[in-house]
Amino acid sequence: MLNLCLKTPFSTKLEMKMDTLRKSLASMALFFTPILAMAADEVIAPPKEFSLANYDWISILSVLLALLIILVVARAFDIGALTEKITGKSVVKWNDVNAWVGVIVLVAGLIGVWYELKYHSIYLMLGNSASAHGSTYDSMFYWTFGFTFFVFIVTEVLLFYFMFRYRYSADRKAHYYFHNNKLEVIWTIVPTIVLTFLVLRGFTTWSKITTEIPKESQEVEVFAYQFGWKARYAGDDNNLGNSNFTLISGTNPLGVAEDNAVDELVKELEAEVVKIKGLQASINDSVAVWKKNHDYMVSTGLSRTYPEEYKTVKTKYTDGISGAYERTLEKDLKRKMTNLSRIVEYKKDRTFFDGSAKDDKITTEIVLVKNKPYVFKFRARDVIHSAYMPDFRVQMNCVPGMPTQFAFTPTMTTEETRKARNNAEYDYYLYCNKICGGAHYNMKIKVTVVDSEAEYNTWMASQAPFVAPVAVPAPAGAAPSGDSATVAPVTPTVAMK
Ligand SMILES: [Cu+2]
Repeated sequence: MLNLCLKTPFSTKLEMKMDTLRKSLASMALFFTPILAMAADEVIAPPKEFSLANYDWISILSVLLALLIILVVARAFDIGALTEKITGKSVVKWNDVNAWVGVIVLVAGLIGVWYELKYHSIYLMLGNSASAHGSTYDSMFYWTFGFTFFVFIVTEVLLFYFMFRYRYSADRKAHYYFHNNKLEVIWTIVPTIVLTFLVLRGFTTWSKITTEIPKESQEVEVFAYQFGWKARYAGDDNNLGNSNFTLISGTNPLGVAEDNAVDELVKELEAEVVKIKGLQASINDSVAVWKKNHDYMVSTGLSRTYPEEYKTVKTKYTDGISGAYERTLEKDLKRKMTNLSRIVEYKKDRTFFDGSAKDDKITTEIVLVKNKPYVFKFRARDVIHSAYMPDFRVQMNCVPGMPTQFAFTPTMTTEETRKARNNAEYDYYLYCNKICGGAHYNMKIKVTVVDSEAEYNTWMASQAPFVAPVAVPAPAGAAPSGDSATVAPVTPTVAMK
Protein backbone atom coordinates (compact mmCIF):
# COMPACT_ATOMS: atom_id res chain seq x y z
CA MET A 1 0.00 0.00 0.00
CA LEU A 2 2.75 2.35 1.02
CA ASN A 3 4.71 1.33 -2.01
CA LEU A 4 1.74 2.12 -4.19
CA CYS A 5 1.40 5.55 -2.59
CA LEU A 6 4.97 6.43 -3.27
CA LYS A 7 4.65 5.53 -6.88
CA THR A 8 1.71 7.83 -7.57
CA PRO A 9 2.15 10.73 -10.03
CA PHE A 10 1.79 13.08 -7.04
CA SER A 11 5.05 11.82 -5.48
CA THR A 12 6.87 12.19 -8.82
CA LYS A 13 5.71 15.80 -9.04
CA LEU A 14 6.81 16.42 -5.47
CA GLU A 15 10.22 14.91 -6.23
CA MET A 16 10.57 17.19 -9.24
CA LYS A 17 9.65 20.21 -7.15
CA MET A 18 12.14 19.18 -4.45
CA ASP A 19 14.80 18.79 -7.10
CA THR A 20 14.16 22.31 -8.44
CA LEU A 21 14.23 23.65 -4.87
CA ARG A 22 17.51 21.85 -4.18
CA LYS A 23 19.06 23.28 -7.35
CA SER A 24 17.94 26.83 -6.65
CA LEU A 25 19.12 26.59 -3.04
CA ALA A 26 22.46 25.31 -4.27
CA SER A 27 22.93 28.27 -6.58
CA MET A 28 21.78 30.67 -3.83
CA ALA A 29 24.22 29.17 -1.35
CA LEU A 30 27.00 29.46 -3.90
CA PHE A 31 26.17 33.12 -4.41
CA PHE A 32 26.19 33.94 -0.73
CA THR A 33 29.24 31.91 0.24
CA PRO A 34 31.68 34.50 1.59
CA ILE A 35 34.95 34.72 -0.30
CA LEU A 36 37.56 34.16 2.32
CA ALA A 37 40.97 35.69 1.98
CA MET A 38 43.49 32.88 1.80
CA ALA A 39 47.18 32.90 2.50
CA ALA A 40 49.16 32.60 -0.71
CA ASP A 41 50.63 29.25 0.21
CA GLU A 42 47.29 27.63 1.05
CA VAL A 43 46.00 25.17 -1.50
CA ILE A 44 42.50 25.84 -2.79
CA ALA A 45 40.42 22.71 -2.30
CA PRO A 46 38.21 21.60 -5.20
CA PRO A 47 34.53 22.49 -4.69
CA LYS A 48 32.54 19.90 -2.76
CA GLU A 49 29.80 18.00 -4.51
CA PHE A 50 26.45 19.51 -3.57
CA SER A 51 24.60 17.66 -0.86
CA LEU A 52 21.70 18.86 1.26
CA ALA A 53 23.50 17.59 4.34
CA ASN A 54 26.30 20.15 3.75
CA TYR A 55 24.03 23.02 4.73
CA ASP A 56 23.27 24.43 8.12
CA TRP A 57 19.50 24.15 7.96
CA ILE A 58 19.00 25.70 11.40
CA SER A 59 20.60 28.95 10.19
CA ILE A 60 18.68 28.95 6.91
CA LEU A 61 15.38 28.40 8.74
CA SER A 62 16.28 31.11 11.28
CA VAL A 63 16.81 33.59 8.45
CA LEU A 64 13.47 32.59 6.91
CA LEU A 65 11.79 33.01 10.31
CA ALA A 66 13.30 36.48 10.73
CA LEU A 67 12.03 37.46 7.27
CA LEU A 68 8.57 36.19 8.22
CA ILE A 69 8.58 38.27 11.44
CA ILE A 70 9.56 41.39 9.47
CA LEU A 71 6.68 40.71 7.07
CA VAL A 72 4.20 40.30 9.95
CA VAL A 73 5.39 43.55 11.61
CA ALA A 74 5.09 45.40 8.30
CA ARG A 75 1.59 44.03 7.88
CA ALA A 76 0.67 45.19 11.42
CA PHE A 77 1.87 48.71 10.58
CA ASP A 78 -0.24 48.62 7.40
CA ILE A 79 -3.31 47.75 9.47
CA GLY A 80 -2.40 50.57 11.91
CA ALA A 81 -2.18 53.06 9.06
CA LEU A 82 -5.54 51.89 7.72
CA THR A 83 -7.12 52.28 11.18
CA GLU A 84 -5.72 55.81 11.42
CA LYS A 85 -7.21 56.62 8.05
CA ILE A 86 -10.66 55.30 9.02
CA THR A 87 -10.86 56.59 12.61
CA GLY A 88 -8.81 59.76 12.11
CA LYS A 89 -6.90 59.00 15.35
CA SER A 90 -3.15 58.50 15.62
CA VAL A 91 -2.35 54.87 16.51
CA VAL A 92 1.41 54.68 15.90
CA LYS A 93 3.69 57.54 17.00
CA TRP A 94 6.15 57.37 14.12
CA ASN A 95 8.59 59.91 15.50
CA ASP A 96 8.94 57.84 18.66
CA VAL A 97 9.37 54.65 16.64
CA ASN A 98 12.14 56.25 14.56
CA ALA A 99 13.89 57.65 17.64
CA TRP A 100 13.90 54.26 19.38
CA VAL A 101 15.03 52.45 16.23
CA GLY A 102 17.95 54.92 16.20
CA VAL A 103 18.83 54.01 19.80
CA ILE A 104 18.69 50.29 18.98
CA VAL A 105 20.95 50.82 15.94
CA LEU A 106 23.44 52.79 18.05
CA VAL A 107 23.59 50.20 20.84
CA ALA A 108 23.80 47.27 18.39
CA GLY A 109 26.51 49.10 16.45
CA LEU A 110 28.57 49.83 19.56
CA ILE A 111 28.24 46.20 20.66
CA GLY A 112 29.50 45.23 17.20
CA VAL A 113 32.49 47.58 17.54
CA TRP A 114 33.30 46.19 20.98
CA TYR A 115 33.01 42.60 19.65
CA GLU A 116 35.30 43.34 16.69
CA LEU A 117 37.92 44.97 18.92
CA LYS A 118 37.77 42.15 21.46
CA TYR A 119 37.97 39.25 19.03
CA HIS A 120 39.58 40.58 15.86
CA SER A 121 41.91 43.39 16.99
CA ILE A 122 44.84 40.98 16.67
CA TYR A 123 44.36 41.35 12.91
CA LEU A 124 44.53 45.15 13.07
CA MET A 125 48.27 44.97 12.61
CA LEU A 126 50.44 42.35 11.02
CA GLY A 127 52.32 41.63 14.22
CA ASN A 128 55.82 42.68 15.16
CA SER A 129 57.57 44.35 12.29
CA ALA A 130 60.87 42.80 11.27
CA SER A 131 62.64 45.93 10.05
CA ALA A 132 64.30 48.98 11.59
CA HIS A 133 61.79 51.50 10.22
CA GLY A 134 58.81 49.19 10.89
CA SER A 135 58.04 50.52 14.39
CA THR A 136 57.76 54.14 13.12
CA TYR A 137 55.41 52.92 10.43
CA ASP A 138 53.32 50.97 12.95
CA SER A 139 53.13 53.91 15.33
CA MET A 140 51.82 56.06 12.46
CA PHE A 141 49.13 53.47 11.90
CA TYR A 142 48.13 53.49 15.59
CA TRP A 143 47.94 57.31 15.74
CA THR A 144 45.73 57.42 12.66
CA PHE A 145 43.57 54.60 13.99
CA GLY A 146 43.36 56.24 17.45
CA PHE A 147 42.22 59.63 16.10
CA THR A 148 39.71 58.28 13.62
CA PHE A 149 38.33 55.78 16.17
CA PHE A 150 37.78 58.50 18.79
CA VAL A 151 36.07 60.80 16.27
CA PHE A 152 33.96 57.92 14.97
CA ILE A 153 32.63 57.00 18.43
CA VAL A 154 31.93 60.64 19.46
CA THR A 155 30.14 61.57 16.23
CA GLU A 156 28.05 58.37 16.11
CA VAL A 157 26.88 58.77 19.76
CA LEU A 158 26.08 62.49 19.23
CA LEU A 159 24.24 61.76 15.98
CA PHE A 160 21.86 59.22 17.54
CA TYR A 161 21.56 61.15 20.83
CA PHE A 162 20.38 64.29 19.04
CA MET A 163 18.04 62.26 16.88
CA PHE A 164 16.47 60.77 20.01
CA ARG A 165 16.52 63.79 22.31
CA TYR A 166 15.10 66.29 19.82
CA ARG A 167 12.54 64.15 18.05
CA TYR A 168 9.26 65.81 17.14
CA SER A 169 7.05 66.88 20.02
CA ALA A 170 3.73 68.68 19.61
CA ASP A 171 4.38 70.99 22.58
CA ARG A 172 7.83 72.15 21.50
CA LYS A 173 8.78 74.47 18.71
CA ALA A 174 12.15 74.22 16.92
CA HIS A 175 14.49 77.14 17.36
CA TYR A 176 15.61 78.73 14.11
CA TYR A 177 19.38 78.80 14.36
CA PHE A 178 21.12 80.16 11.30
CA HIS A 179 24.84 80.65 11.86
CA ASN A 180 27.50 80.59 14.53
CA ASN A 181 31.00 81.82 13.81
CA LYS A 182 32.51 80.22 16.89
CA LEU A 183 31.21 76.79 15.86
CA GLU A 184 32.47 77.22 12.29
CA VAL A 185 35.93 78.13 13.56
CA ILE A 186 36.07 75.19 15.98
CA TRP A 187 35.03 72.56 13.50
CA THR A 188 37.43 73.89 10.90
CA ILE A 189 40.46 74.32 13.16
CA VAL A 190 40.28 71.00 15.05
CA PRO A 191 40.30 68.72 11.98
CA THR A 192 42.93 70.97 10.38
CA ILE A 193 45.29 70.48 13.31
CA VAL A 194 44.69 66.73 13.48
CA LEU A 195 45.08 66.21 9.71
CA THR A 196 48.19 68.41 9.57
CA PHE A 197 49.73 66.32 12.33
CA LEU A 198 48.91 63.04 10.56
CA VAL A 199 50.00 64.21 7.10
CA LEU A 200 53.25 65.82 8.29
CA ARG A 201 54.11 62.74 10.32
CA GLY A 202 53.50 60.54 7.27
CA PHE A 203 55.50 62.85 5.05
CA THR A 204 58.53 63.04 7.34
CA THR A 205 58.47 59.28 7.97
CA TRP A 206 58.28 58.53 4.24
CA SER A 207 61.09 60.98 3.46
CA LYS A 208 63.24 59.46 6.18
CA ILE A 209 62.63 55.89 4.98
CA THR A 210 63.23 56.67 1.32
CA THR A 211 66.12 59.14 1.43
CA GLU A 212 68.36 58.06 4.28
CA ILE A 213 70.26 55.20 2.67
CA PRO A 214 73.34 54.13 4.64
CA LYS A 215 76.48 54.14 2.49
CA GLU A 216 77.41 50.60 3.50
CA SER A 217 74.02 49.23 2.27
CA GLN A 218 74.28 46.10 0.17
CA GLU A 219 72.53 46.33 -3.20
CA VAL A 220 70.21 43.55 -4.29
CA GLU A 221 68.46 43.76 -7.62
CA VAL A 222 64.87 42.49 -7.60
CA PHE A 223 63.51 41.77 -11.05
CA ALA A 224 59.76 41.40 -11.63
CA TYR A 225 58.18 39.63 -14.60
CA GLN A 226 54.89 37.93 -15.37
CA PHE A 227 54.73 35.92 -13.11
CA GLY A 228 57.69 35.69 -10.79
CA TRP A 229 60.69 37.36 -9.24
CA LYS A 230 64.42 36.94 -9.61
CA ALA A 231 67.07 38.44 -7.37
CA ARG A 232 70.58 39.43 -8.43
CA TYR A 233 73.47 39.76 -6.02
CA ALA A 234 76.84 41.26 -6.82
CA GLY A 235 79.60 38.62 -6.95
CA ASP A 236 83.02 38.77 -5.30
CA ASP A 237 83.72 42.18 -6.85
CA ASN A 238 80.80 43.58 -4.80
CA ASN A 239 79.56 45.36 -7.88
CA LEU A 240 76.24 44.68 -9.63
CA GLY A 241 76.83 44.61 -13.38
CA ASN A 242 74.88 46.89 -15.73
CA SER A 243 71.78 45.67 -17.52
CA ASN A 244 69.33 46.71 -20.19
CA PHE A 245 66.09 45.23 -21.51
CA THR A 246 67.52 45.12 -25.07
CA LEU A 247 70.01 42.50 -23.89
CA ILE A 248 67.31 40.12 -22.58
CA SER A 249 67.42 36.68 -24.17
CA GLY A 250 66.44 33.12 -23.30
CA THR A 251 69.77 32.55 -21.56
CA ASN A 252 70.03 36.08 -20.15
CA PRO A 253 66.59 36.69 -18.58
CA LEU A 254 67.68 39.87 -16.75
CA GLY A 255 69.50 41.35 -19.74
CA VAL A 256 72.82 41.85 -17.92
CA ALA A 257 75.78 43.34 -19.76
CA GLU A 258 77.85 40.19 -20.02
CA ASP A 259 79.94 39.71 -23.17
CA ASN A 260 79.40 35.99 -23.87
CA ALA A 261 75.66 36.11 -23.25
CA VAL A 262 75.28 39.14 -25.48
CA ASP A 263 77.52 37.63 -28.21
CA GLU A 264 75.25 34.61 -28.19
CA LEU A 265 72.20 36.86 -28.57
CA VAL A 266 73.89 38.72 -31.44
CA LYS A 267 74.57 35.39 -33.14
CA GLU A 268 70.93 34.31 -32.74
CA LEU A 269 69.71 37.59 -34.18
CA GLU A 270 72.16 37.44 -37.09
CA ALA A 271 70.99 33.92 -37.92
CA GLU A 272 67.39 35.13 -37.91
CA VAL A 273 68.32 38.03 -40.19
CA VAL A 274 69.96 35.60 -42.62
CA LYS A 275 66.86 33.43 -42.56
CA ILE A 276 64.54 36.35 -43.29
CA LYS A 277 66.77 37.57 -46.11
CA GLY A 278 66.70 34.05 -47.56
CA LEU A 279 62.93 34.07 -47.45
CA GLN A 280 62.85 37.48 -49.13
CA ALA A 281 65.13 36.21 -51.91
CA SER A 282 62.80 33.30 -52.62
CA ILE A 283 59.44 35.06 -52.47
CA ASN A 284 58.60 34.34 -56.13
CA ASP A 285 59.41 30.65 -55.77
CA SER A 286 57.33 30.46 -52.60
CA VAL A 287 54.30 32.12 -54.20
CA ALA A 288 54.62 29.80 -57.20
CA VAL A 289 54.54 26.75 -54.94
CA TRP A 290 51.55 28.10 -52.99
CA LYS A 291 49.70 28.84 -56.24
CA LYS A 292 50.37 25.32 -57.46
CA ASN A 293 49.09 23.81 -54.20
CA HIS A 294 46.07 26.08 -54.24
CA ASP A 295 45.11 25.34 -57.83
CA TYR A 296 45.65 21.63 -57.32
CA MET A 297 43.32 21.54 -54.30
CA VAL A 298 40.63 23.47 -56.19
CA SER A 299 40.83 21.40 -59.40
CA THR A 300 40.76 18.03 -57.61
CA GLY A 301 37.99 19.00 -55.19
CA LEU A 302 40.34 18.53 -52.20
CA SER A 303 39.43 22.07 -51.14
CA ARG A 304 35.97 20.78 -50.24
CA THR A 305 37.15 17.53 -48.66
CA TYR A 306 39.72 19.28 -46.47
CA PRO A 307 38.30 22.78 -45.87
CA GLU A 308 40.63 23.65 -42.96
CA GLU A 309 43.79 22.70 -44.87
CA TYR A 310 42.49 24.53 -47.92
CA LYS A 311 41.95 27.67 -45.83
CA THR A 312 45.64 27.64 -44.78
CA VAL A 313 46.83 27.15 -48.36
CA LYS A 314 44.52 29.89 -49.62
CA THR A 315 45.67 32.38 -46.94
CA LYS A 316 49.32 31.78 -47.84
CA TYR A 317 48.59 32.14 -51.52
CA THR A 318 46.53 35.34 -51.19
CA ASP A 319 49.08 36.87 -48.77
CA GLY A 320 51.76 35.97 -51.30
CA ILE A 321 50.12 37.59 -54.31
CA SER A 322 48.78 40.63 -52.41
CA GLY A 323 52.23 41.51 -51.02
CA ALA A 324 51.18 41.04 -47.39
CA TYR A 325 53.76 38.29 -46.99
CA GLU A 326 56.51 40.53 -48.35
CA ARG A 327 55.56 43.36 -45.98
CA THR A 328 55.54 41.02 -42.97
CA LEU A 329 59.05 39.88 -43.84
CA GLU A 330 60.20 43.50 -44.24
CA LYS A 331 58.77 44.49 -40.86
CA ASP A 332 60.29 41.47 -39.19
CA LEU A 333 63.68 42.21 -40.72
CA LYS A 334 63.57 45.86 -39.71
CA ARG A 335 62.75 44.94 -36.13
CA LYS A 336 65.58 42.41 -35.91
CA MET A 337 68.07 44.83 -37.53
CA THR A 338 67.13 47.66 -35.13
CA ASN A 339 67.57 45.35 -32.17
CA LEU A 340 70.88 44.14 -33.54
CA SER A 341 72.27 47.63 -34.12
CA ARG A 342 71.22 48.69 -30.61
CA ILE A 343 73.02 45.74 -29.07
CA VAL A 344 76.12 46.35 -31.20
CA GLU A 345 76.18 49.98 -30.00
CA TYR A 346 75.82 48.87 -26.39
CA LYS A 347 78.67 46.42 -26.83
CA LYS A 348 80.98 49.15 -28.05
CA ASP A 349 80.52 50.95 -24.72
CA ARG A 350 83.16 49.22 -22.64
CA THR A 351 82.25 51.20 -19.51
CA PHE A 352 78.79 49.61 -19.76
CA PHE A 353 80.29 46.17 -20.39
CA ASP A 354 82.81 46.56 -17.57
CA GLY A 355 82.91 42.84 -16.77
CA SER A 356 81.29 43.27 -13.35
CA ALA A 357 78.23 41.24 -14.36
CA LYS A 358 80.29 38.09 -14.91
CA ASP A 359 80.29 36.98 -11.29
CA ASP A 360 76.78 38.25 -10.45
CA LYS A 361 74.49 35.63 -8.98
CA ILE A 362 70.89 35.35 -10.08
CA THR A 363 68.86 33.59 -7.41
CA THR A 364 65.32 32.35 -6.94
CA GLU A 365 65.18 33.31 -3.27
CA ILE A 366 66.48 36.20 -1.23
CA VAL A 367 68.72 35.75 1.79
CA LEU A 368 69.57 38.70 4.06
CA VAL A 369 71.64 39.12 7.21
CA LYS A 370 70.02 40.50 10.36
CA ASN A 371 70.81 44.16 11.20
CA LYS A 372 72.58 44.73 7.88
CA PRO A 373 71.31 47.62 5.73
CA TYR A 374 70.07 46.72 2.25
CA VAL A 375 68.89 48.66 -0.74
CA PHE A 376 66.62 46.77 -3.09
CA LYS A 377 66.78 48.00 -6.70
CA PHE A 378 63.60 47.12 -8.55
CA ARG A 379 63.15 46.53 -12.26
CA ALA A 380 60.17 45.17 -14.20
CA ARG A 381 60.24 43.40 -17.53
CA ASP A 382 56.68 43.63 -18.82
CA VAL A 383 53.98 45.45 -16.83
CA ILE A 384 53.82 47.38 -13.54
CA HIS A 385 54.31 45.11 -10.54
CA SER A 386 54.62 46.03 -6.89
CA ALA A 387 57.12 44.49 -4.48
CA TYR A 388 55.42 44.02 -1.12
CA MET A 389 57.07 42.62 2.01
CA PRO A 390 54.48 43.02 4.78
CA ASP A 391 56.79 41.74 7.53
CA PHE A 392 59.33 44.47 6.78
CA ARG A 393 56.67 47.16 6.06
CA VAL A 394 58.14 47.58 2.58
CA GLN A 395 56.27 48.28 -0.61
CA MET A 396 57.48 49.76 -3.88
CA ASN A 397 56.19 49.80 -7.44
CA CYS A 398 58.26 48.04 -10.08
CA VAL A 399 57.82 49.94 -13.34
CA PRO A 400 59.20 48.86 -16.74
CA GLY A 401 61.83 51.37 -17.87
CA MET A 402 61.90 53.20 -14.52
CA PRO A 403 64.17 51.72 -11.84
CA THR A 404 62.90 52.20 -8.27
CA GLN A 405 64.44 51.35 -4.92
CA PHE A 406 63.70 50.82 -1.23
CA ALA A 407 66.26 50.69 1.56
CA PHE A 408 65.60 48.84 4.81
CA THR A 409 67.34 46.90 7.54
CA PRO A 410 65.90 43.57 8.66
CA THR A 411 65.92 43.25 12.45
CA MET A 412 64.45 39.81 13.06
CA THR A 413 65.68 36.53 11.63
CA THR A 414 63.21 34.07 10.14
CA GLU A 415 63.81 31.83 13.18
CA GLU A 416 63.04 34.65 15.63
CA THR A 417 59.80 35.50 13.83
CA ARG A 418 58.83 31.82 13.78
CA LYS A 419 59.27 31.72 17.57
CA ALA A 420 57.43 35.04 18.09
CA ARG A 421 54.51 33.83 15.97
CA ASN A 422 54.63 30.35 17.43
CA ASN A 423 54.64 28.94 13.92
CA ALA A 424 57.59 26.73 13.01
CA GLU A 425 56.80 26.97 9.30
CA TYR A 426 56.45 30.73 8.98
CA ASP A 427 58.45 32.36 6.17
CA TYR A 428 58.90 35.90 4.96
CA TYR A 429 57.83 36.49 1.38
CA LEU A 430 58.06 39.26 -1.16
CA TYR A 431 54.69 39.34 -2.91
CA CYS A 432 53.41 41.17 -5.96
CA ASN A 433 50.83 43.68 -4.79
CA LYS A 434 49.63 44.99 -8.14
CA ILE A 435 47.17 42.93 -10.15
CA CYS A 436 49.42 42.19 -13.10
CA GLY A 437 47.71 39.32 -14.88
CA GLY A 438 46.35 35.79 -14.60
CA ALA A 439 48.92 34.24 -12.25
CA HIS A 440 49.47 37.41 -10.17
CA TYR A 441 48.15 35.67 -7.04
CA ASN A 442 51.07 33.26 -7.11
CA MET A 443 53.84 35.78 -7.79
CA LYS A 444 56.12 35.67 -4.77
CA ILE A 445 59.71 34.98 -3.72
CA LYS A 446 60.87 33.67 -0.37
CA VAL A 447 62.96 35.97 1.82
CA THR A 448 65.07 34.44 4.57
CA VAL A 449 66.85 36.49 7.22
CA VAL A 450 69.82 34.72 8.81
CA ASP A 451 71.70 35.58 11.97
CA SER A 452 75.26 35.78 10.72
CA GLU A 453 77.35 36.70 7.73
CA ALA A 454 78.78 33.14 7.83
CA GLU A 455 75.33 31.59 7.22
CA TYR A 456 74.77 34.02 4.36
CA ASN A 457 78.18 33.19 2.86
CA THR A 458 77.41 29.46 2.97
CA TRP A 459 74.18 30.05 1.07
CA MET A 460 75.84 32.43 -1.38
CA ALA A 461 78.62 29.91 -2.09
CA SER A 462 75.97 27.35 -3.08
CA GLN A 463 74.52 29.73 -5.69
CA ALA A 464 75.94 29.42 -9.18
CA PRO A 465 77.39 32.61 -10.68
CA PHE A 466 75.78 34.00 -13.81
CA VAL A 467 77.08 31.56 -16.38
CA ALA A 468 77.19 32.80 -19.91
CA PRO A 469 76.53 30.16 -22.57
CA VAL A 470 79.76 29.02 -24.15
CA ALA A 471 79.94 30.03 -27.79
CA VAL A 472 79.91 26.94 -30.01
CA PRO A 473 82.23 27.31 -33.03
CA ALA A 474 80.38 27.15 -36.33
CA PRO A 475 80.92 23.91 -38.32
CA ALA A 476 83.41 24.17 -41.19
CA GLY A 477 81.87 25.24 -44.49
CA ALA A 478 78.88 26.95 -42.91
CA ALA A 479 77.80 30.26 -44.38
CA PRO A 480 79.32 33.23 -42.63
CA SER A 481 76.60 34.99 -40.69
CA GLY A 482 75.16 38.12 -42.19
CA ASP A 483 75.96 37.15 -45.76
CA SER A 484 72.65 36.51 -47.43
CA ALA A 485 74.07 35.93 -50.93
CA THR A 486 75.38 32.49 -50.08
CA VAL A 487 72.17 31.28 -48.53
CA ALA A 488 70.03 28.84 -50.43
CA PRO A 489 66.32 29.65 -50.66
CA VAL A 490 64.44 28.27 -47.70
CA THR A 491 61.56 25.88 -48.23
CA PRO A 492 58.47 28.06 -48.39
CA THR A 493 56.40 25.86 -46.08
CA VAL A 494 58.56 26.89 -43.13
CA ALA A 495 58.15 30.52 -44.01
CA MET A 496 54.76 31.48 -42.71
CA LYS A 497 53.26 30.99 -39.36
CU1 LIG B 1 53.05 41.16 -10.57
